[in-house]
Amino acid sequence: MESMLYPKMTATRRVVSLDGMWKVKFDFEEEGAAKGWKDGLESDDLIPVPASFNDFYTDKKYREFAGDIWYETEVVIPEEWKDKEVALRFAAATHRAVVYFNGAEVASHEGGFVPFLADVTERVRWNEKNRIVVKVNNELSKSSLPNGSVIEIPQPEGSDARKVKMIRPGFDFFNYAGLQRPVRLLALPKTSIDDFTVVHELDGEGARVSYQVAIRGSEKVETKVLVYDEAGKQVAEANGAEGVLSINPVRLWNVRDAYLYRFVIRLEQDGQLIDEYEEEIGIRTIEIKGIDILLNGKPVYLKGFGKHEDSDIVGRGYAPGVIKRDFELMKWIGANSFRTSHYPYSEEIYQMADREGFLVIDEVAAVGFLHFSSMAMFMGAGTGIKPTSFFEGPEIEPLRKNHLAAVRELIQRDKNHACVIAWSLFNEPETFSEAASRYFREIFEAARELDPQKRPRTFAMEKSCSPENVGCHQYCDFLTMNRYYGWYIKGGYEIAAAEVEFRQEMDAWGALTPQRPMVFTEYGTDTYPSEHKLPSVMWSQEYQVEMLEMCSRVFDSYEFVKGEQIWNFADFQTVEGTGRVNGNKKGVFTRQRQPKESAFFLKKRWEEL
Ligand code: GCB
Repeated sequence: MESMLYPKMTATRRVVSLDGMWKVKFDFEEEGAAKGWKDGLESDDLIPVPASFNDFYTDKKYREFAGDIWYETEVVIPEEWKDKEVALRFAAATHRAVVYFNGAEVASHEGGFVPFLADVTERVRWNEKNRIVVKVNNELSKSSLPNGSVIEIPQPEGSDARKVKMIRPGFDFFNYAGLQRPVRLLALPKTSIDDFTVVHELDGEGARVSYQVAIRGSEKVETKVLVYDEAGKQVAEANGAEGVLSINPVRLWNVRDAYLYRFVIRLEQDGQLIDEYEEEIGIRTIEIKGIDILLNGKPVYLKGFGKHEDSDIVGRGYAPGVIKRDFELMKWIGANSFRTSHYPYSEEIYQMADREGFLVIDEVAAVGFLHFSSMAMFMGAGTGIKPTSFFEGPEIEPLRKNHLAAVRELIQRDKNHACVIAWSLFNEPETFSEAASRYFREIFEAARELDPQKRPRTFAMEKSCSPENVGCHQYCDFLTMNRYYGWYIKGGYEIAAAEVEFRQEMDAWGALTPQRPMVFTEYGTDTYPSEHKLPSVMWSQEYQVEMLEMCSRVFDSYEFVKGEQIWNFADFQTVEGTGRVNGNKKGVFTRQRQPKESAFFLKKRWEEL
């Protein structure tokens, strides 16, 4: 069972939430497998699901834990489901998991940001308690997405800790992990809708929607697709597992002016309903033409943020209140877009973006694919300091496999969302080696082939990817740039020099042919919310505004610039270190989602743009 459809109750489907307090046990001694923890955990420790496990405890050994975290819960499954397929659905388990059901291994999954199913149909004990144990692992390696490593820290003599592992992320956000998204129990018909795909085409006042329904199971069924508008009026109907729906006139989905049709898919046998599923779908087209990004044939300019799923206490855990607050702030400030830096976000965020008309650059967790010989990761990125080659060595083959799987799963999950207008296939990778170029070609081709809507593809480029370095950026349908002029490059009093250098680089990009649209996916300054200073200094709120003024001037001077997504929406947690004051402070909002001075600058600019 591999369906990625979002779990929904319908006439034929049952969904039960397994969220709540689960038993948990951290495998400090690496003994869980040998001691049979899959059959049940001896532990009094309870932990909420969904949430990152890291920020609940008062002892660092939990927050920084590297290894296997075992979770357990129980569920009674009713006999009335006997003729159904029964599955567990994990919206994500970070970064990998093995699932045991009544002691038997029923699923495993690599990659911490997309859903997977565990089919338990054959193992259910009806009307009794069934035990679910999940072994989650949060370690990073050179073949994992995201990329990083695990080191062992030597302990002083006499210490009782035998072996202490520590995670070294190859990226600038905290390696939050665990069962971070909802877990559900599903009961589906034996013959069911496994997948559903739509592709839109404008046709005068109307639209043609080509659709495909994938069916699982052996029974012969007839497929029906019905489309309803927001008032509940039926506007189209088609029969067959694939076909074309004509909606005329159509109300298109537009930026900050969303309209969603309800697509109902029915499988029937002699007039009897076998399965039913529905999805809200926005009808729109997206393409790149010359230096323009065209939504429904009209140019759009992206205004918004690189974000993180990150908040107090629950870390990267699904937090619907935070999602709501973030959308309200993005609307208030006049944004129209964001990038899911640096991993696929919770499904509910895309549903909200569909509903609110936000444009999303959807990023796979390919981050940390760049190494610097001497400096800390975040001091190297963005400075133009030459990184060392990355795409060589024995770990690249498993990395390539994981990356291709992650792209396939991301596209399968998100392909019908109107809000998703592009795929970002890497963040700040190494781009100068020949090995990089080969690797890129394959990933870019896979994305093109897998996406039924053929959305534009890109990757967020670090400073060492320059106009002269044509190893990789030629694969992009549009360019996305991460640039820290005025921060890592010539910050403070030197900001005028930063502007000069910035313009030189822009002139060089402008001279490339053919020209493509360019979107800034990162620019920013760390800003401590308590610091004010006149005249400004770096880290003060005044300086963040000055940097924004400088960057805005540059963006406005080049007509191929088609968007600005500042880094970051809000302050977020990172590892500890001399370059970070309890996290990255480049937020326009604090981690508690209150505005810094720069928020008012951006609101004015974006409302007028
Ligand atoms: C970058 C990275 C981002 C960091 C940011 C920074 O280039 O893409 O993950 O957080 O710089 O603030 O240094």
